[in-house]
Amino acid sequence: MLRTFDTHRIRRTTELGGLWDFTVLPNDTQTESTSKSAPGAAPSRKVTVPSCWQTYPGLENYRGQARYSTTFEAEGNIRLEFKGVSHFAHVELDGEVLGEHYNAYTPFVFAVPALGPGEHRLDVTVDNAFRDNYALNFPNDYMSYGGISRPVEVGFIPDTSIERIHVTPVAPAHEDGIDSGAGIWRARVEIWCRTLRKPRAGTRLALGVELAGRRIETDVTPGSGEYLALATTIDCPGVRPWTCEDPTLYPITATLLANGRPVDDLIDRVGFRTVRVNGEHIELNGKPITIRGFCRHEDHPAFGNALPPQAMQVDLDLIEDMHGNAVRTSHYPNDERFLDMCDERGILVWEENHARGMDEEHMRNPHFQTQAAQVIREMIETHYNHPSIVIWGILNECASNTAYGRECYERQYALIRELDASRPATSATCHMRDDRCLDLPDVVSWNIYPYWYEAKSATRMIDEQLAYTREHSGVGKPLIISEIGAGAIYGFRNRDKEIWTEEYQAITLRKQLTEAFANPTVTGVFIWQFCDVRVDREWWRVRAKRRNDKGIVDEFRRPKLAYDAVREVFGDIARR
Ligand code: ADA
Repeated sequence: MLRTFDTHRIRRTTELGGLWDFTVLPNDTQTESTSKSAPGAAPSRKVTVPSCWQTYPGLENYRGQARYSTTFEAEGNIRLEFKGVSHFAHVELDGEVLGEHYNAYTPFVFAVPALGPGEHRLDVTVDNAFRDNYALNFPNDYMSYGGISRPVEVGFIPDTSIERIHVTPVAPAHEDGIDSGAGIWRARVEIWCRTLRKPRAGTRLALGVELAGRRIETDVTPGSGEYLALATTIDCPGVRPWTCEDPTLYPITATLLANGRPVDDLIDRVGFRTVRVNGEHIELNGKPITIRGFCRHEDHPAFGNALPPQAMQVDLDLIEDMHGNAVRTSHYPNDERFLDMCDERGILVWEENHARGMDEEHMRNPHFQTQAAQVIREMIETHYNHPSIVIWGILNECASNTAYGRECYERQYALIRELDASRPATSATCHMRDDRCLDLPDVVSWNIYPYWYEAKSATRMIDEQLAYTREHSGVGKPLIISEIGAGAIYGFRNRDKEIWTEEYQAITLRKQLTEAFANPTVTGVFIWQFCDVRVDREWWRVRAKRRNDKGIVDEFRRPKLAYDAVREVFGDIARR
């Protein structure tokens, strides 16, 4: 399943899961192993998709190219959707190139007209090497896995099909001037279609939309390629708003009719809620929120970055058990099933584009601007409807301290606002004394490590950051502590509570969180980080066992002593 619910009743789809053929391509490989030995020409083997090859015996450290192949039965038009290939994909169907996609964490689609009947062969060449033309991937403090790490689906589509629905809830008493003042919730609905072949003369195409007990139907004029086919507003009297405590979701069904006969459909879900910045607060449905959050990487020793839904549920169970109410998808867009689960549970999400720790040199890579813009576009286009996403994040700890860096931030903020004006945007900064971009975000976010990287209290660091923010045009905006935390090696305990022990981490987290929440200006905190994660080999000097071990649970999700400290502080804040 690509989502946690059925997205079609009319369109037939098949997930291309199960066993695929997998072959390492021997040319041009890099390796993560210290011996520098490449695996060589390995024979083909069967692997499950989705997965990542670091979980296949012998390839735990492989960095390079490999091919995944499968076959499927089809006839007519198809729509192939890849939810995530880590990190570059070259796709061929029956030996013909369909196209290429770079970036591990966003989906991509190929629509192919008029396939002949019978079995078809799909070959995907995947590359996870670090190369100059992959601007966002370089040795980093998380693992750049390789593989088809998210699900693949083939859909059987008519000549005109529904591609995407966007729904923007409009609150009854919204002051922004975008509602009608009707005293009820309304939904602005936009539907994109795709036409592979113009319909025969005389064919009447229409779109039907059902939402919250309402149904509308409108004729549509077929365009070519992908196009906005319908933009309308639907009154939704009597709906329950989506809140953290009561995360009510309503299905929206779009049906395409040809001469009155249903030929295609798409189902998504809507949560009626608004998010906006009001002075120093972020408000959900007009009420200020307090974030008790965790930064989370998609990482697991058994699955790499290809976590199955059961493992995602376990992570969310633990987060909820610690009284957490928010997740920051550091540092890339997440598997959409995880976002579905957040929608269902009322967990707030800061979803982030893919960019961590890029200095000006990284950002001057000639591919950076286009590749970063593409991630933002794909992230917002595909995840627009998730009510759980309350903030878009960009450019974690990048060059917000230089003039050129600022230009990049400006561009990305402009793009976000063009694609989605309904949510605030932010970027997590660590440039404590020289950030030049604090006027750009809607929310100012600081990554701070008191009692860890800095021998200072959280109280002092937050005061200093607030003073800096006020002097540098971030004044009057909400403030999030987007990272705070300390490392601990699971199982390392001693009576002296030394650095790296679980005791030290637990004591530190308690102090950090208590001090941060004591400051009334702080809108919330994201702990760095939920679980211990694997990092790229090049980080071995500062990461024992090649792990970033600031997790509150270890890589197997075993709670460290800090778990109960966080649980108590978050619990107190939740009851406040
Ligand atoms: C940074 C960064 C994280 C992680 C963290 C750490 O703030 O944003 O990705 O590297 O530091 O553990 O030091």
